[in-house]
Amino acid sequence: MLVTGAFAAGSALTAGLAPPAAAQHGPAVLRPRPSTVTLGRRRVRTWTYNDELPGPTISASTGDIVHATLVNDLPEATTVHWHGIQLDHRMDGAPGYSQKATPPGGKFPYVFRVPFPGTYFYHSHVGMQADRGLYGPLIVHDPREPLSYDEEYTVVLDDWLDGLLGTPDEVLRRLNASTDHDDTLRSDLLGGVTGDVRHPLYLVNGRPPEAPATFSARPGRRVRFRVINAAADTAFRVALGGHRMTVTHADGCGVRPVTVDTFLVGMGERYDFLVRLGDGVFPLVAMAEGKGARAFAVVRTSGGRAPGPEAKVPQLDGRRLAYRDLQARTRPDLPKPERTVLVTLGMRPSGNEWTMNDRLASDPFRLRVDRGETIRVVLDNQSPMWHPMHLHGHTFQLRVPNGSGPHKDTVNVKPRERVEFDVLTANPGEWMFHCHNLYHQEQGMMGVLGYGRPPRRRAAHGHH
Ligand SMILES: [Cu+2]
Repeated sequence: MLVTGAFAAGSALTAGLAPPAAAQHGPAVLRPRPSTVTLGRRRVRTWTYNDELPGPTISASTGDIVHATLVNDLPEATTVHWHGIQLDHRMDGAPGYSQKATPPGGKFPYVFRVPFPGTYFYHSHVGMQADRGLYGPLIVHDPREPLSYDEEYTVVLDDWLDGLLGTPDEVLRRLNASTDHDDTLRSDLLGGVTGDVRHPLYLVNGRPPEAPATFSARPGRRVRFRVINAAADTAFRVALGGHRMTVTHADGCGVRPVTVDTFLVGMGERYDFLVRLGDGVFPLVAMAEGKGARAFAVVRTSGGRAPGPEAKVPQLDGRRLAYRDLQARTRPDLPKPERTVLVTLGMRPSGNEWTMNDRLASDPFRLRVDRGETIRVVLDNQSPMWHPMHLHGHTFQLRVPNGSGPHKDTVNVKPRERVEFDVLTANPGEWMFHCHNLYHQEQGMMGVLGYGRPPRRRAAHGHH
């Protein structure tokens, strides 16, 4: 990992206490390849970046240029998508939109500026590849970090089936051959059926509950957790036993701190929270919402026996974060929108084709906009399932009943729900706008936000 700019290993951040993870820059080469991973008692064949699960953490500082060359050791073409980063369109890793997927044996140099601090991740954007092990954290540190904390930890959540229920492609083929949905996967929080697959395992940082990841610190330390949901089909309800959490960021963007017991994180969403750690050994739990299982890790500040994976965590049923609790902190409100576009989310009678304004990805719905305008997007979910809708290359400002809504790039929309956001078209290109349920994405739920001309050939970090 080559990082240019102000940030250097070990450099003290100017405000607050220096996040210790700042010294990690990660690799300059991402090599997706077939690999064997150990998941507790099981060893499975899968695909990973650089033989790591999750892929190696790439970290940089606001304004830096990130260099990461993809070297494709897979038997299939692939890309890397930098989820949540407002980057040059040509670096977006969207096959058929920003680039042709890189063939087996090929290389692709990703070079892009990271304009805003925050918690992001990278993943393959080809087919079901991200439902194997092809994802990793991307952390952009703020050289003027306004929060003060002693430690930080990244928590990557995943649902795992590869090598246990077949490959993700095989599972997709099974779903495509069926018109039914598993009615036993239900959650009131998500308004009905929560997912398409009951996964054999749910992971924190590549580890199952039987062999959990452990986060160690001294008691009384103030810790920032960065939670990333890299799953294909699972929303998680997250809580830390014995603690309340102060949420400070949604999808990388600052929000006014709000203290809750638990939050729900959809696929593609990220939340950061602060806690002052008590003295003991605590369960960090991520309930696979509506699926009757959990991902699990341990937070340890003293000796003593670790809680078991089934430890009771009353916080899971406590005060839960809602979107209406989120107020923008670090970014100004967008200009008033000039017009409104309605996007209806639907399901075809086949039960396995998901639409945006009645269209499938093969002939996608296009939001027709001009460069430099603010538009209001109304997402109206007329389908029987919830969808975490993700827009590439932008953050949008979510409309909440009061005040300034949060800036996000992924938003959950429940059945029969309407969600509104505003987006400023300030980053020209052809941008995917899709459901981050990977099965729904592959079953058609993909539209396009396209405008302007991509920046002319300059340095790859082009626009401003
Ligand atoms: Cu969906």
